[in-house]
Amino acid sequence: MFNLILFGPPGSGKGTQSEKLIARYGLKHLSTGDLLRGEISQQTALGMEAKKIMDKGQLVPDEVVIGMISSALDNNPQAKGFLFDGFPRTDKQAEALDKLLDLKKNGIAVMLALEVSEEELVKRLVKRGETSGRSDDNNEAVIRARIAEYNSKTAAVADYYKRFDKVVLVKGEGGVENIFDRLCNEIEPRING
Ligand code: B4P
Repeated sequence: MFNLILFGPPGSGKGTQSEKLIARYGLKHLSTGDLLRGEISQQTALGMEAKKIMDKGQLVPDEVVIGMISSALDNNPQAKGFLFDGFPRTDKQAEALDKLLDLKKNGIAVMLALEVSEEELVKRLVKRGETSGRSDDNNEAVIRARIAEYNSKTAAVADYYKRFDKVVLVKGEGGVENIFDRLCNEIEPRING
């Protein structure tokens, strides 16, 4: 099994690149943002609570997202590997993920961390907000709050994986295809080796 974390700030291209990577490598895509938006569109109690938090640009409680990932892992016993997109976002989530994978005698092969400047992130998310209908994208103050939340709580998750020598930094600016090639160049030797 090959498990990959695609890491980076909001707007760094995680969702965009994940779509291309799962198509090439046949991994199961687990995006906590997509799972939460699914709960919101079905108007579940969990979704309604999560929406209030997401609309402020804050992180949803660890127990909620850990529970969603745990169920998703159990529901996909045949997967040849998982691509984690937007998870883990805190040290507590990283520790929980390690334990869940450990139970399945598995682990994370690599964390690919996309690096993008803050001004480029804001530009991309404001642009997406014009068409996406996502309420967390249509206000620059909320976008900046999401980036601040990333800097204060999420960026340190890379340090957690650096301890195990699993982090590779990847330049996340430029054309989508060029960035995809950079990611594939890191994956190929690891997935085949
Ligand atoms: P997510 O759904 O994870 O969304 P995101 O980080 O904001 O965006 P992403 O990084 O996937 O977008 P992309 O760059 O692909 O999170 C949303 C919210 O859910 C969080 O704020 C939080 O509240 C909650 N949440 C999710 N997971 C959680 C967790 N584990 N714990 C707690 N809370 C959690 O795309 C951005 C735009 O850039 C797109 O329009 C795209 O077209 C464009 N783009 C991509 N690549 C480009 C390029 N190379 N050049 C130009 N534009 C590009």
